[in-house]
Amino acid sequence: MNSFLKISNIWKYYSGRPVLKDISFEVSRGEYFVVLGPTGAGKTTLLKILAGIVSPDKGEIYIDGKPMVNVPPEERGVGYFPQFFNLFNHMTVWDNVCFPLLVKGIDIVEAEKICKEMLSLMHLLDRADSYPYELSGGMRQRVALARALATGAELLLLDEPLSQLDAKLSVELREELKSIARSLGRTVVHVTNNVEEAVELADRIAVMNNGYIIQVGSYDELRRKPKNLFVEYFLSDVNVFRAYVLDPHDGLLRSSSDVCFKFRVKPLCEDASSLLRSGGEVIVCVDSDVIVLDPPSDSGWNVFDAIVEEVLFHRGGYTYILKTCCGATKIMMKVMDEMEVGIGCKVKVGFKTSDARIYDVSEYDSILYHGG
Ligand code: DCP
Ligand code: MG
Repeated sequence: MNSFLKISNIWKYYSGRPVLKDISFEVSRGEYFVVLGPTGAGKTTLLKILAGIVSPDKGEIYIDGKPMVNVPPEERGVGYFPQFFNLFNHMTVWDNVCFPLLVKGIDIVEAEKICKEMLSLMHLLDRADSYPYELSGGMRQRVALARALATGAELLLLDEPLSQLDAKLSVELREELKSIARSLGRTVVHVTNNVEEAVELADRIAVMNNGYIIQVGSYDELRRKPKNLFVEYFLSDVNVFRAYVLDPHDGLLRSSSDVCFKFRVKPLCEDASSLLRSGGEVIVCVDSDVIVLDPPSDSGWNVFDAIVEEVLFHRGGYTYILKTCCGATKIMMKVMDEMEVGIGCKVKVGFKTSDARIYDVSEYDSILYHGG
């Protein structure tokens, strides 16, 4: 890999507690790299270490092949957008973007040219004379973004840059941010807890939890081969069933919390098969978009009667929350088009035995506790 940013074996402790644990990854030149994780995962700490604001306790950072750990922030050649950014309140939008360029020694003609370009990209030119307190939260966020882009730094470190925008603007800016980064030839490390944002922006995603980078890959790779239950659970709307093994040969399981909810699984690999031990407990994941209405009644399928409890509309389709008639297990079914069954209707639904993925029960804790 032609890596532009390389970080190896970074550790960081706060009050004796590790918050970054042996973090290593590489980002290639021009890549849009997204670090995705729940609150408290350590994302901001990681970005501050890359920006040079916080020192790691162990580990190395290289930008364009040069070691960075002892280099001060202003000499690292990075544009940093902090999660809790500050604007200069006594300066106009224009000066907020232009002033740091002048401080860096860029001549005024060039600085004004860059400033105009960045404010235009962020749709802020008509507010150039406004003061920060005259702007909405979303506009202030865009000023801070324009300022980070204006630095001209090849490496951009963006900590939740779209979090204060309303949903529509956030979606619009996502697309623009990626094309701006691409057209300006920037390498980006973008931190977020928003899966949709990560999927739309990222060339590759690093999934982070509890101080660890758990897996790095394209969204497709992460979805096809999630390294553990956490990655699977965090990235997609998945049904998670905790279940006892009744018959390992037949793959017959019974829900741990609902004695009436029994189903079969057909493990697709040796590792998954070996988790099926008689009397043992496992975690089973079934994607919400592989649950189907009126499934065939053959041995390759699990079939249940259920009642529609809730119908949720979202970008890209509908999610039906179903409650099995035999017990009280909830099943989430995601479909593209609205179905002709409303709340309270009885339906037959099911999933293929081979669509169930099996995890060790010890992984359950990782999806209950998100660090915080
Ligand atoms: N932490 C700490 N002392 C600090 C900063 C952080 O003890 N000065 C702890 C709080 C968290 C962990 O470190 O347990 C990671 O904090 P981060 O702010 O790095 O976490 P995120 O950025 O991932 O969280 P969020 O999504 O809420 O911004
Ligand atoms: Mg943070």
